[in-house]
Amino acid sequence: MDFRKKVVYQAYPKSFNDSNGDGIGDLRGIIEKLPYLKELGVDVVWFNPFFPSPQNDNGYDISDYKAIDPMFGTMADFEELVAKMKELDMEIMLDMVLNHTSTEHEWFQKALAGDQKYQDYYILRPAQTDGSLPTNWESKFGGPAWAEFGDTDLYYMHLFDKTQADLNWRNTAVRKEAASIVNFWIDKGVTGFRFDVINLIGKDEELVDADDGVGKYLYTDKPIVHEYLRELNERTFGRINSITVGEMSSTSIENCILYTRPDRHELSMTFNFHHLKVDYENGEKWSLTPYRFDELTNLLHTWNEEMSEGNGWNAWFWNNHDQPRALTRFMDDDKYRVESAKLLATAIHLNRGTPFVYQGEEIGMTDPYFEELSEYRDVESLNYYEIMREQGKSHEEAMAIIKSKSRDNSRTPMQWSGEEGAGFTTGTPWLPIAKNYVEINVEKELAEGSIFKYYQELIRLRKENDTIAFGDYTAYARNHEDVYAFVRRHEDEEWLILNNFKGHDTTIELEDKWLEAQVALDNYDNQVAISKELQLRPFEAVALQLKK
Ligand code: TEU
Ligand code: CA
Repeated sequence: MDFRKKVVYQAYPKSFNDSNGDGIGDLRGIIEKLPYLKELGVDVVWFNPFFPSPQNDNGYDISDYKAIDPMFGTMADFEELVAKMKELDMEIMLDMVLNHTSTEHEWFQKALAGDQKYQDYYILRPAQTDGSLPTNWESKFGGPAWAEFGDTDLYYMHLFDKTQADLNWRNTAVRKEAASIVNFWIDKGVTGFRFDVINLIGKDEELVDADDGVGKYLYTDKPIVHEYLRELNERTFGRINSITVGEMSSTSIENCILYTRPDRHELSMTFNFHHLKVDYENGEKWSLTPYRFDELTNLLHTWNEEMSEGNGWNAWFWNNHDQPRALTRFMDDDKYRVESAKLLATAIHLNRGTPFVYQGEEIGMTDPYFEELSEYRDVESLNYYEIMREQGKSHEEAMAIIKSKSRDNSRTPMQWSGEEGAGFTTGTPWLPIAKNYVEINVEKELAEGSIFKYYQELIRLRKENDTIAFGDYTAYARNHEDVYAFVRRHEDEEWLILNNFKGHDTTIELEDKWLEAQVALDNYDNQVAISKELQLRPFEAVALQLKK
């Protein structure tokens, strides 16, 4: 099947399903739920890392790339998972965190012990002559991007937590290790790979202070990344029928066309995050401000039009394990929860690119609305609570921002049923379950809900309709103040997808030809009266199909 027909589901193993009552999701818990994922209709399942890790960054600090962390299960469990997924004609996508390792990885430990070979695996530099750190770069988790390298006079780079040491990809031995890791999992039947912050691996040999005191522009999307990706493609996943996605932090359309254009033999698709920064104040995540709809639609239009023209391929998503839940963030997760959930799904599943469904999205799960700092676990959130307090924000101000932006918002346990533990665990969950699990859970949704069914319909449409899967993209009513609308064209067919992102009625003018169209999908009651001035109800999504 052409990968553009496929839909990917993201399962966060730690919060997906706990089979042994220790409050932590695990591989056997995932195996139990494969029939549920098959029923949804997804083709690929991306699992966040379950490799051995001290869990300082929930598994993105890896201490052994070729094993399973005992808290998630055994290699035998993993092999059973792969076999069971194959039986169900589903592919597994693993998370390759190759920009950095845990400081507990044996490579880093050997480097600390003085082994030069492994010291060259990392980015070590002396302080500057004035005694300042090697560069003035900032870690994405707050504070400087350098930490003391043992009791040497050197420092090691960490763009993320200080327990995550950046690897030196200029070193051919590191690139060989990366290829060996990917091939290890290919040999176990894995055909999908998500590459964590892979556009950050191209650091220069000569590292200098950043004019802006942050440094992103000095290490992001460096041209050499394309060479590294082509080399990795040739050595590993390019040898098989694979599906790959690069997580591209602070990237550009031009680079994402180069990362994904088929003739480049780099990756199948890329994640970018610009559309998920429209509620950042002046680019600052840790702020509170309403999201800017005009900026959102302009980004969605621009990225889709230019990637379509450049023959690149986007991965489209509203949610993942690093983002608050879009249903709460951008929509009305109370009065119009059902319509809003369906609207968000329509806007990406009928779009050009591969849709990702993040666990819980398909049943309309919301943020947990935690009230206490003690309920949070995320290292980034806890670091920034301290930073905001040091900046002079009150506890209440800092908590309001954490509640809005914390990555824990999407990491709460999957809500399977309304019983104690939400059907996720019989023990104490590692992160509190959202209190609304009694009202919002899989059991209730399958029995009487309509969101899951709507997702099934969207996923089916992509498989059955070539315009949705392969069609081009054109913005429609680009500057409408309520509606995000676009046209998909392929051979003799056109679709117009209309999404009223607002909680009030609105109208949109239809070109005459759409008066002859069929209503292919509607997230209300399917009683849509097509007219020149089409009325759209709060959070209403309508898809019109026109065969020439
Ligand atoms: O995320 C990359 C990243 O930059 C995110 O941390 C995101 O930009 C940030 O949280 C938003 O403020 C990847 C993983 O998805 C994330 O879970 C890891 O923490 C990070 O890399 C380090 O591996
Ligand atoms: Ca468990």
